[in-house]
Amino acid sequence: MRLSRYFLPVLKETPSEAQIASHRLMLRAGMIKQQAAGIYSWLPLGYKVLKNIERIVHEEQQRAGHIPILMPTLQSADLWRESGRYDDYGQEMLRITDRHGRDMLYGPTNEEMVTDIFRAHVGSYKDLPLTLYHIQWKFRDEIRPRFGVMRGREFFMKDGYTFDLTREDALHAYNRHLVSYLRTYERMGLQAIPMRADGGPIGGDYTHEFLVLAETGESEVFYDSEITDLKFGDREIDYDSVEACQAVLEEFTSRYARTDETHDEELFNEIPEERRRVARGIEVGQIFYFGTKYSEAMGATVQDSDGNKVPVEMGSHGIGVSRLVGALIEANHDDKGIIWPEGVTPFHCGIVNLKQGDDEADAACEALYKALTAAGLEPLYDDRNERAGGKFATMDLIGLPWRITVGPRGLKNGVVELTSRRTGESEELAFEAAVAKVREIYGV
Ligand code: 5CA
Repeated sequence: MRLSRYFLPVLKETPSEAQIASHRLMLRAGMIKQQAAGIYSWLPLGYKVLKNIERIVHEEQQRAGHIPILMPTLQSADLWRESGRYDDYGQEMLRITDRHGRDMLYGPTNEEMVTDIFRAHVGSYKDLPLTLYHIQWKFRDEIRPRFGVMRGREFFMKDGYTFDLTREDALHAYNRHLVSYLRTYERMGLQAIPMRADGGPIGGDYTHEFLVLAETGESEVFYDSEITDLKFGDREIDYDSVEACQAVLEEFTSRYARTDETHDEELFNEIPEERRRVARGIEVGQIFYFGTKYSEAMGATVQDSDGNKVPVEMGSHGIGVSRLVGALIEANHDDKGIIWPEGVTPFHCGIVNLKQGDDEADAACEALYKALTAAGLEPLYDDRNERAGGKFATMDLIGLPWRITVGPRGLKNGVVELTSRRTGESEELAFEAAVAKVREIYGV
């Protein structure tokens, strides 16, 4: 993309309404525009990051054997009356009446709808296990939407639903989700720690939240510092293996890590004092096992091998896709702007032309742009006729992990400059070497 033709409405001033870094930077970098309290338009740069996160979530879900579907945002109130949650959900539910006077709602989650799909089409244990998921907009009329996309009213969520014959199988599905979430967050360059939590309006007494440690997080968390040393890494996991998934769950949940909802001071005090941590975290996902809560209420049964009809065992598993954009920035920024991890960056690298209009510099930038594009990468070429300082400031603000700077002086010596946004370190490289290095970084 050439910046002169792109839509990147960066702001010079720091917006006064934004209280935390990620919200400020998303507004300043022209990623989002607020349309109403807690409701945002995603402008091109923000939309690209959102889509990158969505893509990683899809890939990792499907790697774990989960099946994508798409359910609507609007739901019939009758389904929620069956589960009893139409009344229970309270004021967070946006209720709508259509022209025929029928009660509808904008879905805050989809347990009822997916249970309805299940009961309409599945009747035998032979069709299990089954996991259906979708990535769809949700609406929760939060009393205090704040921190930009972090606590929105409309937000983008991956929600997956597991169906199994037995409690044992349902717990394997739970463990499988825990493993696949660890992998998903790490691919984005994030450490998200599973912590024992509370079921809230979804229900169930077995649930973990995934938290990214950050001072601006809304949750208070208590944990054993050893847990931050755990890495999932690039291990290959057989998601069908009950033992393998159970082993990962045990590895990642055996140390104390809880949100304030389930915190137990006595257990916490059993950790050696120097390892006790009280901190704040951003909840980027949550997994729930709730058994037959919805299937019993809604008559979603399967026939077991003896021919008995039993309510299907269920769990639901969410990832805050739009919240992750904010969480990633909270975890990756400095005073100049955002620093995207390579896994989610909106463009792979920036090209800054120090002297637009200089034949040689223009030609070198064009050639770089072509070479990187031909390799399957997406560079952002700042081809505007602006001062170098302004171009650098924009690149630093929008946070592309790598920048190639091209100027007449370097070209005389046959070199361009490759700079890491994270370390600030630069190296002078011949044109071909710079292209090769960026390709190597992204593995293309
Ligand atoms: N049905 C279950 C799991 S599929 C569910 O709704 N879980 S949840 O309530 O925990 O939401 C899943 C994730 O969505 C949360 O972990 C959080 O990351 C994100 N989320 C929840 N509320 C908001 C909000 N108001 N704004 C942005 N993200 C949110």
